[in-house]
Amino acid sequence: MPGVRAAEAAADIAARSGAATHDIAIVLGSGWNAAADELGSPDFETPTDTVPHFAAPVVTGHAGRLRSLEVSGRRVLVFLGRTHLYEGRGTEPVTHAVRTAAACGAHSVILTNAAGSLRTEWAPGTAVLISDHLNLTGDSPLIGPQFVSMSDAYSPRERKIVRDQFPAIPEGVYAQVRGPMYETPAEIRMLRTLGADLVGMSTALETIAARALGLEVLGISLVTNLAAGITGEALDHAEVLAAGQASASRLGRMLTEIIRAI
Ligand code: 8IG
Repeated sequence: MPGVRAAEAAADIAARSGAATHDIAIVLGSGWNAAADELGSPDFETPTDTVPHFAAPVVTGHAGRLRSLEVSGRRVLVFLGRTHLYEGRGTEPVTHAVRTAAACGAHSVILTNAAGSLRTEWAPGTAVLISDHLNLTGDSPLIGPQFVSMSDAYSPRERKIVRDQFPAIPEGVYAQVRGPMYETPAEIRMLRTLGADLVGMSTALETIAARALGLEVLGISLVTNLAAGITGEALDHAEVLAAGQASASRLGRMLTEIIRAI
């Protein structure tokens, strides 16, 4: 059960959008906002913080808007921007969007993010399918004895569909850290040893909440930088947004194709 707060948000979205249910939800992280317009023009759009229990995002590049539109014959709920654990409000606001998506009737959520790459062959601008994650936040959105299976957290069925459509897309393991600071070079060596291919500050906690509600999850990272210590250059949030802008129309077309197929 998504819970009372998610039910209140879903009722508000249904009433104001006129769409009684939604089929698929997409969370667009930093760098992915520009891709939203490629999905088409929304039938309904509102600042996310006008929907019950959503907090205004604090990060630059996160527009904090919610859209409802039809893409490839599916009714899609699009969250432009998300709440992060490093904002210090705990996991509840971090996972409110996926719980709201479930309450709106979605069977699937596409979680996108910008990430640092631990693989030199994945240059900025590369889209990577998330095959699995490492939740290194030390936290969980689940409270009580909810022993949810996290085998196949990232839908094998949907990943196969994406690979069939985009055979060149690489797959990798995404490590979620709390942030907001980037890693030290030593931490990146640690993450590589742990089996991470990508590092970022979102997604894993949302995936956990989504799986607990029975949603299928597809995760896609946009590589915007090589992780600390790989190039020797300092990391910069502006390059994240620039990489997204440069890739926007390509990513938007890709999402449209994926929504058609899943
Ligand atoms: I974009 O290199 C992006 N987000 N932790 N490390 C972490 N988060 C990120 C990074 C990165 N790049």
